[in-house]
Order: sequence, then C-alpha cells, then structure tokens
Amino acid sequence: MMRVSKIVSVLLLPVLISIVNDNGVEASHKVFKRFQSLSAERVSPLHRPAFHFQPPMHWINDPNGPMYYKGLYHLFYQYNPKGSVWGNIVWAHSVSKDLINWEALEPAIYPSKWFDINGTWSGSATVVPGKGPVILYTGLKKDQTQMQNYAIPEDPSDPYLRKWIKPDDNPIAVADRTMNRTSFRDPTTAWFGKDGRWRILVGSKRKHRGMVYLYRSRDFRKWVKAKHPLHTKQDTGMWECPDFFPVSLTDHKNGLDFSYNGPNIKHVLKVSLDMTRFEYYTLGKYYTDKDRYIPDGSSPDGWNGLRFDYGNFYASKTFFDYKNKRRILWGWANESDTVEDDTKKGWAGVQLIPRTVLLDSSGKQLVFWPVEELNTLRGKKVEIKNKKIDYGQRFEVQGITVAQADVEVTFNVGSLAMAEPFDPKWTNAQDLCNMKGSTEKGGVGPFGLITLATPDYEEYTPVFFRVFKDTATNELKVLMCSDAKRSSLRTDDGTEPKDRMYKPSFAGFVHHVDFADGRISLRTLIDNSVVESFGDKGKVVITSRVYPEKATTENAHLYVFNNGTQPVTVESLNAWSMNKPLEMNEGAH
Ligand code: DQQ
Repeated sequence: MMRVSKIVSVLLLPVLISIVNDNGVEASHKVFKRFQSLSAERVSPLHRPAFHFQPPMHWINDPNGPMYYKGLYHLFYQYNPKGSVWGNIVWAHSVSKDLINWEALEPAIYPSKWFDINGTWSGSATVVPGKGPVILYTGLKKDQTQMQNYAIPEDPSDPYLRKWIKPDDNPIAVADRTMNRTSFRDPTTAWFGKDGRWRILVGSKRKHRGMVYLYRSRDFRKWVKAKHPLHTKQDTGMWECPDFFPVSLTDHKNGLDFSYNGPNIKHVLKVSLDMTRFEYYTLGKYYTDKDRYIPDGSSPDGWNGLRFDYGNFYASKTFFDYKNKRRILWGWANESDTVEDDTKKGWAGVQLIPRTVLLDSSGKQLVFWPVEELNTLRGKKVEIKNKKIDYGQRFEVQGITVAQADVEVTFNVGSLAMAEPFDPKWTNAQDLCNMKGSTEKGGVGPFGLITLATPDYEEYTPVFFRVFKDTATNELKVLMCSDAKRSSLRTDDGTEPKDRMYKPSFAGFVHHVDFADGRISLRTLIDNSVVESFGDKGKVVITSRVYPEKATTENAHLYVFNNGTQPVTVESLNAWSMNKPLEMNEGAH
C-alpha cells in the first residue's frame, strides 16, 4: 500500500488530474485542446528514431488490430492526423511483408457514424475462418458513451484490406445500467470455445475495481455479456487494452493461437493500468467450462505484478502470426519530453520493435525477443571478445553508428561471492535503481552498457545489472536498470512538474537467472531517442525514451563499464550499425 500511495502522489498526480478532461469524460490521455489540431510545419529530425515504426509526422498511440492476412502483416494504430498531441483519433493503417519495411495506406477507421462520431478508439482484429477479418473497436457517441463496434473489409480478397465497412447493426455491445459507460473499451481479439461460441474481453472498472467483461457470440454479430467478468481486481482502476492468450508449457519455440485449448498450457492476462500508465500480467489457468480465469499466484495480481516491459511501454497488444507460428507483441512508447517539445518536433510516439512472446522454461514468467527480421537491418559490425573489466574501468565500442545500433553482450561475472546483501525492504526495483544508480560502487555490478553518452558523462543512459544476495534465503536478486536520470543536460525547465522532461530510473528484478558458468546477457537497441533493452535473454525488458543535447548522432559514445569490485569479463560483444528500413515513413495519411 505504501508503494501505491507513493506512486499516486509523486508520479500520478498529473495523470489523475488529466483523467477528467474538459468534457467531464473519463479519458485515458492528457487532452491538450490548444495543440490538438496544430499541424506540424516541419518535422524535426533530432531524436527521431530511424528503425522504429512511426508515421511521417504527428501523434501516435496504441497499436490496434495487428494481424497476418494473405501474406501481409497489418498494423493499425491510434493516430492524430492533425497534430502531435492526442486528439482527432483515427485508425491509421500500414502493411508489411516482413514487420520491418512498412507501406502506409489510408486510415481504415475514422469517426463517421452515430456510434463512433466522437472517437474511434482501440480494438483488435480476428481472422474468422470462412469469413475473413473482423475488427472490433471502441466508438464514442456524441455524449461520450463508449461502445463496442465491428468493421469488416469491403473486399476480403484484397490482401491490403484498404476499405472497411461499419455495418448498420452496430454497436455490438453497450454498457448496461450496472456498468460504467465512460470506462468501457478496448475489445480483445476473439477466441473460439468448444461450445461453438466466440468470446472477447472488454476493459472496464466499477468504482476503483478494474475488470474485464466477457462477451460471447455465435455469429460475431450478436454478443451477450457473461454473468461474471472473466477477472477483476480491487483498487487497480480502469483496465485498458486487455490481452488474453495461451502459452505452451512444453514448446519453447512456437506461439499458440488465441483459440488453442490443448494440454500443457497456461493463459496470460495482461491489462494496461490507466492510473499508473504501466501494464502488468499474470499467468494462470483458464477454466473454459465456467469461463473463469484464476491467476496461479506466482506473481502479484496488481500494481507490483510482472510486466511485459518495465519502462515506457503501454497499450500493448499481441497477435498470432499464422505464417511463422509465433505470438508477436506490439507496444507503444510515448515521448518523455514535454508537450511543447512535441508540438515543436511535429511528431510524438513510436511503436517499439515487435517482440516474440514465449513462456520461460521456469513456467513462471514470459520471455520476449525482437523479431528475427530486425537482423536484416544490421549493417557494419564490430566484435569484441574476452575483455576483462576491473572495478571502475570502462572501454569504448567504436566503429559503428552508436546512436543507431543493435548491441548484444554476454558478460561473465566469474564469482558471485561479492554480491551485496539485499535489504528485504527494497521491494521496488525502480526506487532501488534510483537510489544506487550506475556509479555507486557495488560488489557484483553495476556493470553493463552506457549508451548515448558524452565522454565526460555530462549525458549518459546506462543499462546495467547489479547482483544482490538475500542473506536470509541465500537467494540472488538481480536488478536490471535503464537509468534516464542523467540522459539529458536539459534540466527541468518547465515551471510546473507537468511540463518537465521525464527522466526515470526504470528497473525490474530479473527472476530465475541461472548464471550458467557465470554468464548473463544484455541486448540493447539504440535508436536516437529509444533505448530498448532485453536482459538475460528477454526475461526483463526495459524501454527508455531519452533526449540528449550533446550525445546525439555522431557525437554519441557507447561504453561497457563495471563499477563492482568483482571483475567482469565481456565474453563476447557484437554490435551493428542499424540501417533505416527502405519503406519506412512513406505514403500519406
Ligand atoms: N488509448 C485509446 C483507448 C485506450 C487508450 C484512446 C490506451 O481506447 O484505452 O486513444 O492508451
């Protein structure tokens, strides 16, 4: 409870204040009316990512309705065609053959009917056998009531799915009197039950209790709310963008379709918490006969739960890639600079690199990894082998474009005997990272990468591990940090906290590290203002958004460091300059 109140007071107050916007409607984004339709005059290249997905200009948020259909990957996303803050939201639409090179099409869904005239918000796609794709999305009517609608392609034989129709029997789900009509949104992809009925979840809350309502349908048109929500949790607030899917306990290579219901599986329920702007997930058992989901208790069901990403990552959504039998996760990273910066830049928001999702061999958490297609963008390579780093030492990685790079390192810590004692009071990884940082001397660690740095550390974003040992249980506690505290010389120049650049010390505990022969790995994708890191083969992922003033493009440096007394060896480091996708950012919206 300590933690919740702390989050609420320090971090969330501005968010909470903005939850009720000037219409008195509960929305999930800060509303800056003044900037909403201020079209960008120019698009600033400074800090603009090169290989992450972005439209040519303006604001983006949630990924919507990702799917694979007739040889193409489709990505829709919440987009403001008129400005670089949230507002005027449409479903922009892009397609790709490889998840890396994208072609922009016309927006697929935009406000046009009484049931969505005030907003076409997030949703999902389902490829219905024999019928083709169906999109379910949230529409807002004039009085801001949120309702669920469906849209179908005008021509399902067109792999591009350019035109979408909203049939007249919409909406398919409206809030009844027991429900909160302005907190009822973001339908999931549907799954098919053995009883011949489709099922979806819709996010909501009642008072402070977050929940996902379950709906069932035989024909994908008439949907009936189940008597009980699939799952609820007190004091978690609005559950946005739920996602619910199976993972295999035995197959650690392939993903499973949403409807898969064989033996040896667990289910994942992920929700995006509007109050904290973080997501969490639980693993659990889905009882199909009763349509109940019970988390298995291996991680907290609430604020302190496991996360897909411990950094700037929200409103994520997975889909099943029928072509390669993978489950792929898309997530949105907002900017961490100010609203004024975004209107000046002319753009805001990126989609992070799509990640495969699998159950870890421990069965207690998920693991994530950038889709292998990303490797096609790798250019010039540098390789370093067996380099020992003593306490207080660092070495520089040179010869590649370090502000736009993919870096894979395997560290060997040798002995763990020097691990610092862990204080059981340190329950919050982010607080611990903020307290210890990357410079305070440790035992085993801190060691890792220093990205987007100036040589004198005026600016730097370190990504690192620090190993502790709980002396009571002998258990190792491995902290992973991506610390933006010193990422930019830009001080908090706003007059009010809400205008300040956000420079958090994001962190997570890496569970179930086996330190095989002392090894632990780190992969970091650096893309000008994105630092996206995968620790211990994807057990903890952290994304930071950073805006250095000096450590930009060719003035940026990359180092490997160790500030622990235990020497650490870089067994191997492979780093590549990353090319820009050929077809990124083309086409008009
Ligand atoms: N963004 C959408 C909502 C969703 C929120 C509106 C999450 O549907 O709840 O743009 O970022």
